[in-house]
Amino acid sequence: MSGHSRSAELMRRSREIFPGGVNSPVRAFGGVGGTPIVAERGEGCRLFDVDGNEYIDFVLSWGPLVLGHAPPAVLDALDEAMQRGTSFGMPTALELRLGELIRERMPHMERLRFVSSGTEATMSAVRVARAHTGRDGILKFDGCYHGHGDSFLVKAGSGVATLGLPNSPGVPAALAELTYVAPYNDVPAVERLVAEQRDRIAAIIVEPVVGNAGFIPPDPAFLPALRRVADAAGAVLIFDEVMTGFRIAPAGAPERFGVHPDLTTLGKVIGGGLPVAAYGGRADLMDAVAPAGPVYQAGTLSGNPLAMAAGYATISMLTRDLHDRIAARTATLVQGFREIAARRGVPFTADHAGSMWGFFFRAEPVRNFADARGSDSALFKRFFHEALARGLYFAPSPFEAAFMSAAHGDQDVGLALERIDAALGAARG
Ligand code: KE4
Repeated sequence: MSGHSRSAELMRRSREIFPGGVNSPVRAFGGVGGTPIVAERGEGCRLFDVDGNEYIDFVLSWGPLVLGHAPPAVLDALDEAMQRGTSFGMPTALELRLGELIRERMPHMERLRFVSSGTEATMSAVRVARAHTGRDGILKFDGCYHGHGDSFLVKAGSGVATLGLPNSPGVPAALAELTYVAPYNDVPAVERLVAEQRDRIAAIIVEPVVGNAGFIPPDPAFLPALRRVADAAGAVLIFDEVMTGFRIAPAGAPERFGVHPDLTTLGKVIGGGLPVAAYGGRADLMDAVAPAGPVYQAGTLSGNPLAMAAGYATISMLTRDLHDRIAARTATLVQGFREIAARRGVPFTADHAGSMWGFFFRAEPVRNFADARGSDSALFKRFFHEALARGLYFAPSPFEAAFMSAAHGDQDVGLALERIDAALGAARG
């Protein structure tokens, strides 16, 4: 490590212009303390900061970089697209090509609309559900994060949880009251809430695998129960796959869990690192979206040709075989981490779904956000910094997921486990 003086200097100046010195709160190291490192460049699974320090990257821009940093196929696609212009605000063949590829891989996306962020996707999906049902309420889960749309900033995960902001000021109480919250994996609580609010719930929105309260997989009965409850209540079931899409299974949560949502939101991976997200699903719901129908949603840079080119190159490369290879290496990493923690006598639980994974310093499995909050966050902070000092970059919060990419080879996994072992030894003291 060659110090972090340049990062510190840049962050000092950034704090004079950006709130908290960042353009997204989770980047500010609020969950772990200390000064954020400033990225200089990325190459494969490696990240380099402005002081020349090198890290094996398990954040991968919070999920998008399933092929790793600066993959040649994506750079070539961008080079080619750029020569023809950067934006038109018009239909292009590039958006059609990516849309058709996504629908081919995820047939439940009968119709879809591209937007530029996951927040736009989830806001729009909820608007479609509210229009379809004529109802205003939504049911979300404690610790799940669906972007910063007003209705979602109620007991949200990710940065909201990291910074201990139970709900965000600025959200009208009248709107927040329309967001009902249940514990993740708690079917009786969902049944009680929906019975109480029955005719008021437009949508149930859920992360099919939670990545914003740390990594929390669904109990086998949970997602089927949401399908059943949504059907009985006449509510729209929305799978927020902004993070899980093209990570937990090649065709998404329906393939992994056998449960079909009415609407799905995607993001991150489908842009290959450029701003792309999407919402879609049942044609009868999506055909209500303007200009086909009256539900308005729009975006200047929706379907941006550069973003479409990067997304198409990424999804095209991500064959089922490649997905499975990344998932297998993720399993090796997680199992190795478990063995290190066991050998060192550290209370620890870890799991993965495809190329998305996570861990908690807690002996018992984590089934909901309350369990996640019961993990040893002080040890997590020490481990984060010991790992950073040894060239490992994890999310600067215990309430985030970790990721793997096609660029994390067997040697990188072996080296990462050696560094994890040393970092855990130092963090334990
Ligand atoms: P964006 O608006 O940040 O593109 O997407 C919002 C969103 C929606 N749904 C899920 C399941 C998500 O995970 C996200 C965004 N994830 C966070 C990471 N936990 C983005 C990182 C950040 O906020 O800077």
